Amino acid sequence: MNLDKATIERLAEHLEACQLEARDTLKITDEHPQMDWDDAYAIQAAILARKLARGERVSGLKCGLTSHAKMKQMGVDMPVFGFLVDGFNVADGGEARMSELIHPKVEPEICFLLKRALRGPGCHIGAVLAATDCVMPGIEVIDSRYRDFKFDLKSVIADNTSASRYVVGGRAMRPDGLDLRTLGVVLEKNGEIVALGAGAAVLGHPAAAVAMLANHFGARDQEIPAGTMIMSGGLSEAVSVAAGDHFNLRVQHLGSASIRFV
Ligand code: 0L1
Ligand code: MG
Repeated sequence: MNLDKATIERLAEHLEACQLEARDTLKITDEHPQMDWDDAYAIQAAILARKLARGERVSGLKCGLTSHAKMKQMGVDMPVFGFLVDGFNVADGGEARMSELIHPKVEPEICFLLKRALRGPGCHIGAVLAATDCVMPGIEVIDSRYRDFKFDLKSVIADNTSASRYVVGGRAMRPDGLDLRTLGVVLEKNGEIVALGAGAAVLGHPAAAVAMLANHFGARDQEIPAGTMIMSGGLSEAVSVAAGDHFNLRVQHLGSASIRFV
């Protein structure tokens, strides 16, 4: 690590304040070009610690930048991982307030709920499916704290991978008998189709993203606990949002989830 504890705490406080006050900032590597990957995840962990200290609870984990469409859109080449807290959750069919967000975008995702803990290294798609209780449609609302979404990967990781709101909905189904690679996904904005895809858009199989997350935890000598909900990453490019927009995500066999921005 290249940053000292005080700098990590200060950057966490700054990025979290931007999130809570819905204001943007320049990417933090501009001022701290020596920041390394461990520093980036340490800043993210310090943001989580701040939220836990205020009584928030972890409600899930997320994989980001897991599709080629997303990587191309953002000009990056590897996935990132972040956390979700209960304050980010929007009920299926519920509303997110634009006044609490900077420049939100929406991503169609497939969510996994684990019935058993997952531990890397060596975690693979089969282990993920065996440990999965059910899968569900999810809409992630990303809201990078960086001005105009201009960032590099380390700055994004520190900013908890742009996590801000999420919806999990539809029909929870056991993964047995479902081929998650060929599940069709349709995202509608105000009744018009804005993104189309299939599960394979995420790293060839959405469970591959969850396996990468378990291996990421394993490298830090941690496991993903049983009961964890994991968003496996956007199946398409992220779609911009304006006040009044309504998004509906349909996933084959899994029903739909929706959110309105007010
Ligand atoms: O969930 C995601 O794929 C977003 C990762 C962070 C990059 C971004 O803000 O687009
Ligand atoms: Mg996402």
